[in-house]
Amino acid sequence: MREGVEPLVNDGFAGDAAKRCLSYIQSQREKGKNVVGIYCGYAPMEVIRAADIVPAVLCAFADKTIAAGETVLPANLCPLIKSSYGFIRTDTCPFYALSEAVIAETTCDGKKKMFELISDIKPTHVMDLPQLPDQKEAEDNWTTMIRKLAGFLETTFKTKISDDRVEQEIKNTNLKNKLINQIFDFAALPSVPLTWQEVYDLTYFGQVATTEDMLSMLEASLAKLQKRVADGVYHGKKDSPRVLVSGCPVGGDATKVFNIIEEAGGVIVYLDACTGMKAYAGHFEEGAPDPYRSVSKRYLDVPCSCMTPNDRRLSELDLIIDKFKPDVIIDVVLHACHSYNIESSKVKTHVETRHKKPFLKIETDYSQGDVEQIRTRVEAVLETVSKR
Ligand code: BJ8
Repeated sequence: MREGVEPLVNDGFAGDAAKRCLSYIQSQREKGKNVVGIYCGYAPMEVIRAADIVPAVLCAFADKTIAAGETVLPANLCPLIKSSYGFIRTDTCPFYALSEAVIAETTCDGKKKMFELISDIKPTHVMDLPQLPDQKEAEDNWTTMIRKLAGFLETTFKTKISDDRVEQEIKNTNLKNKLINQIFDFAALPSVPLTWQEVYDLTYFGQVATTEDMLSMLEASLAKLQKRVADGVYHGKKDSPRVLVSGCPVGGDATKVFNIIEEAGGVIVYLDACTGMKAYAGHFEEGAPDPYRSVSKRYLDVPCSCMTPNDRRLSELDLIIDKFKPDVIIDVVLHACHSYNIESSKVKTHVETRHKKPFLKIETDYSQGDVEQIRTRVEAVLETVSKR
């Protein structure tokens, strides 16, 4: 954003989403709230919040802990897993330190096996995630797993989770998602009045903070964006190529890709990953006979590559492309993430044939060694767009 423009969330943590979350979780701990660590977009937040527990995101994006992770894990493993595990092994993750238990899901093999390695450090509850979401048993099975999670939280934290509280949290999440999507909508404007860091600040915080605690932040952000539009304030140039970034979660050292896109003249209009806007898509059915089933249905709709088939990723992309009108789609695949890597060819074909948009796959990790190579490729693809 241009110099002199006040950050969207001007709370002293602008551009440092992790620190904002840490400060929030610490303040909740001081108030006596319990904290659980989570690793995935499938973690049923409404049930965790219905137990009055604060979720802490444990996925890590730092190169500095990879070496420690590799003392036990294979080098040719996804950096997200190695970095997360490296933090735990070196006892340097403040989020893990604050977590009294860990909620995990059977998504990819690497994460699954890492959970085994950490399960003797803190109570670790692994949920068996159905990976064929379209099969009729999936909803029943995932509902059962979510009820089991409620039982685990009740026993571990000596609490009771009523159906009414789960229903209330469903409504709270719907409200949060509605407001945050109104903010995302500003990125669909021809001149984009917010930056990816500002979106990231909100999407990251939204994972840990309750709707109530975020409400004023979201309302103030909406008002600020309306003013920016009225004042003609926007990010980048009027004709900057619009970029949609899809794929694996991206944070910390992996945001090098976002920086390169911007340095090459692009403006990011959509972050289609669990660290971005993906977690806020969809809607929970309110007033359903069984609120756990409503939670189950919504999470099974999350279009992660661990699902097969994962056709929802393509149908969601259609909606996103139609609305946010990107000029180019960049798919970020973390090294050794086989499911996103393989799925990338489907996404490429879909984007190129149906939407006639250029597509670029970037395979990377958290090191800085490939920055110049990525830069060359990003500049080349953005060049084709600006010549059109
Ligand atoms: S819902 S994207 S947060 S699994 S760790 S799958 S990058 S090899 S993070 Fe994920 Fe949940 Fe899906 Fe979202 Fe690949 Fe690495 Fe596995 Fe990863």
